[in-house]
Amino acid sequence: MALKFITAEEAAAVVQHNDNVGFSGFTPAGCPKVVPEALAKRAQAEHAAGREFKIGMFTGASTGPHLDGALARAGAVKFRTPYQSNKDMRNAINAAEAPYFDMHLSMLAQEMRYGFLGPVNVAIVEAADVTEDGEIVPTSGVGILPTICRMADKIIVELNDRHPKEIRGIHDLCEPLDPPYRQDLGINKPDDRVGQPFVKVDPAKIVGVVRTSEPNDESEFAPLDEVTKAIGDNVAKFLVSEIEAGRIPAEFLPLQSGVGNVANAVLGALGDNPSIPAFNVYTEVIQDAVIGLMKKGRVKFASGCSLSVSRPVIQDIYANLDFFKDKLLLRPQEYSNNPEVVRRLGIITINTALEADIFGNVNSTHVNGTRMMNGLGGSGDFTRSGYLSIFTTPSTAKDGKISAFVPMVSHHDHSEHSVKIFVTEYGVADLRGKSPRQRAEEIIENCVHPDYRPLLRQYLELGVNGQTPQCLDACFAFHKQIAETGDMRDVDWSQYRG
Ligand code: 0RQ
Repeated sequence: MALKFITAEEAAAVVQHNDNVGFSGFTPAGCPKVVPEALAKRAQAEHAAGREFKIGMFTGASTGPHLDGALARAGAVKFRTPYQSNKDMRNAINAAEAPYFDMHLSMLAQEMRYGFLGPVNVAIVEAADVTEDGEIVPTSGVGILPTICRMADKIIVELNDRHPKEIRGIHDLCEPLDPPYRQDLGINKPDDRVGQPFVKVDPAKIVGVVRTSEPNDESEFAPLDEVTKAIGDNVAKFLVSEIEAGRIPAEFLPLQSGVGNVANAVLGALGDNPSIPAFNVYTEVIQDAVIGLMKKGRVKFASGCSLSVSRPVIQDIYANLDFFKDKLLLRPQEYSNNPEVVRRLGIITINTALEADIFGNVNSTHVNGTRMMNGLGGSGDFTRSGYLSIFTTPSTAKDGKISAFVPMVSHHDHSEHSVKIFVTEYGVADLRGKSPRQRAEEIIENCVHPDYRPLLRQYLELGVNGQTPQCLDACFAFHKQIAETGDMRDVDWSQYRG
C-alpha cells in the first residue's frame, strides 16, 4: 500500500477536538515536532473562531517546546500524562489549566492497554524509516510508541531525515501480553533482545507521512560546579567502598541514573574512577556522559529508552554507527523501566530528590507540597526495585534559603522503605539497617548543610516519643517559614516545646 505524503497542516486536521493523542519519544528525543506545532496552531484558530479544541496527551516522558510548549501555550490540553518539564506546560498545570496526572513511567503503556485511561484516537510518531507494508523504525527515543501504534485508530508518521535509516537495528521493540497471560520479560542481561527492530502496524492505519528535517530540541547541561562535582565524587567513593566491602560484586552491577546535571556529573565521576570496573548501563535516559565513557571503554553497553544527548553527541553517534550499534539499545519504557528487570539485574539506581526528610522519605515532584515541578518520571520504577537505591541532592536550594532535608516531606513520592542512601556535597548517609532515629542522626551528621544541622537536631529534641519522633505540630515549620520570611533558617522551635 503506497504511503501518502501530506503536510503538517493536513496531518493536524486529522485530529478532532476531544481526541486522545499518543506521541512517540522520551524526553525531547524521538518526539514529533512539526505536526504538534501545526496542531497547536489549529487549536488557536479554532479558539479564535469560538470553538473548543483540546486533546488528551499521552507521551513517553517530557517532550520539548515544539510539543508540550506549543500545545500548552495554545490552551489545547484536555489532560496530560506522564512526566513533563517544559516551562509553559508546568505553568499551565500549576494554574489548573491543564489537568495532569503523574504516573510511574513503566506503568503507562499497560494502563492504557488495560483500558484505565481511555482510547487512543490518533498516534503521532517520529520515524527514521517507514515502509509501505507498515514497518516503523523510531528515531532516538521510543517511549510508548509500540502501544500507541497498536491502539490508535489512525497513525501519523513524522519522517525525520536527521535520523539515518541505518539506525534500524538499534531498537528492541515489543509489548508484553497482559495478565493472566503475562510471562517473564526475558531480559536477563542488559543487552538481551526480546523484540523486533521495528514496529509493524496495519498500513491502512497510516493516514499520512509528514517529511521533516527538524532537529531534536536539545538536552542542555549546565557546566559542572563545585556542588555537582562533589556529589559525583562522593557517589563514586561510596560505590568503591561498597565493592571493597564485598557488598557490590567485584564485576560491578548495571547502573541507572536519572536525568539532569547531577546525574551527568555522577556518571562522569564513576567513569573517571579507576577503582570502578568498566560497567553496563540499564536506564531510561542515556545522557552525554555515557557516550563519552563508551568511547573510552569505561561503559561497555547501555540499554535505555532514549538518547537524550546534545546535538554534537547525536551527530557523533550517527557518524560512527558501526562503533555504537552493538553497544546501544533503545527499548519501550515498559521494558527499560520495568521493576521485574530492575530487581533481576540488581541495578544500582541513582536519582535526584527535590526534598527529603530526615527519616528517609523523598519528595521528587512538588515544591512546597503544592507546585508540580516535573513529575515522578522513572524514579519510582527504579528506586523501589533497585539493588541499592541512592538519592542525590545539593544540601540546599535558592542560595541556602531552602534546606533539601526537612522534618517531614511536603509531598511523598518514595518511602523510607525503598530509599537506602543519600548523597550530598557534604557526604553520604547510609540508611540500611537503621531505625528512624538512627537514620535522622546519620542524615544530619553526613548530608545536611551545616547551617541546618543545629535546627534539625533541635527538632529531634522536641520531646516526641514513639518509633518515629515526628512532631505533628512542627513538622512543616520549615515550609511555613518560607511563606513567612523566605528563609528556612529563621525557624524558631520554642513555640513547639511543650
Ligand atoms: O531551580 O531551576 O530555578 O534553578 O529546583 O533543581 O538542583 O538544578 O536539580 O535539575 O537535577 O532537578 C528533582 C526536579 C531536580 C529532577 C529534580 C529548585 C532548584 C532549581 C532544579 P531553578 P536542581 P535538577 C529520570 C528520573 C524527578 C524525576 C526523576 C526531577 C530546580 O531530578 O524532576 O527522578 N526528578 N526522574 O533551585 C524549592 C526545593 C528545591 C527547589 C531544588 N526543595 N524547594 N525549589 N529546587 N530543590 C527522568 C525521567 O524519568 C525522564
